[in-house]
Amino acid sequence: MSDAISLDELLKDSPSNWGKWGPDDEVGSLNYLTDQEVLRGIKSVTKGEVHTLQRLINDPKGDPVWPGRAPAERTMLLDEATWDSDDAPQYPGGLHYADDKINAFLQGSTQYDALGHVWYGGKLWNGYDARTTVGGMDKASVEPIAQRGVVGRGILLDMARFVGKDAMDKGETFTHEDLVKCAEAQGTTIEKHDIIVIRTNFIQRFFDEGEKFYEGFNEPGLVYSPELVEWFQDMEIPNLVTDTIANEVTYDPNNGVALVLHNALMRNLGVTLTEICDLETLAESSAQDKQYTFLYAAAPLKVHRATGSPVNPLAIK
Ligand code: UVW
Repeated sequence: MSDAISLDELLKDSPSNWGKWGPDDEVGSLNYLTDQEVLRGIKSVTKGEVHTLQRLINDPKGDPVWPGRAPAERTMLLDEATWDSDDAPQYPGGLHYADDKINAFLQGSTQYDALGHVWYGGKLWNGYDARTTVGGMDKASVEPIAQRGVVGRGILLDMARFVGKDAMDKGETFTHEDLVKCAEAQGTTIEKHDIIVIRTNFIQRFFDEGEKFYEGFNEPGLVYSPELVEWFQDMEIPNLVTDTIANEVTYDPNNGVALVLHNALMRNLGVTLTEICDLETLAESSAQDKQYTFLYAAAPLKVHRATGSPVNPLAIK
């Protein structure tokens, strides 16, 4: 055990939305995304331009994953060679077909975290007992998020461009105030209930550096402060989307604690987290036409009792 302060102690006065949407809630701040918010998002559609935000699974250049996880393995089960064999299945009319399967971490590609994916002090989102995770997520799994879907106004905050870098550096941090300044520099304003989409382009370093990328692994991103948590709470942000593996600076430089915002925002406020997005074509387009807002639409896969699920979010401008 490290001698870093515990999350219990660090976040003892941090705001909480437990109970706000009832004792059985499993989608948290997605409750802010009402029908009116869907219509507000649609107002950002001006050109009919569609960007898919999922990273390729089994990218020939490699799949960036959280240390300890492995990229998906895809196995070919049936292909034309299958029908060379005398034992091959025979279908009337001469049908041949291809089949494959993947063996994948549900958190090993562009993904939604279930609200119960992380916790401290024995309690998950909404106060559910951490023992409900044993053998599968009985509470706050990804399934209710998948059933509901996530649609609203998205806003791209191109932090890499804002700080004048091709890709942000290991351990580099920024605050909610920097997000506001970035939005201003882009000529736009972060509004209440916006789905916040942050580009760091840090994953470019994975493709440039290979395995060296994991040495002293510490992603750049938002860093915890009580003011930042209050800002998310006041702005009623439903969803934080980033192009990094874990949405925030991995180790808080002020206290050494890992993934503080997963807990302060997701476990306590119910803010959903979307990770490992590919924001490059969206960022390029936004830099050209100066339109940084869009209709954001995403639905993770409906996987029973799962901690998260792959997703291919859409940004429609
Ligand atoms: C962890 O929470 C460890 O990882 P992630 O949220 O990036 O899946």
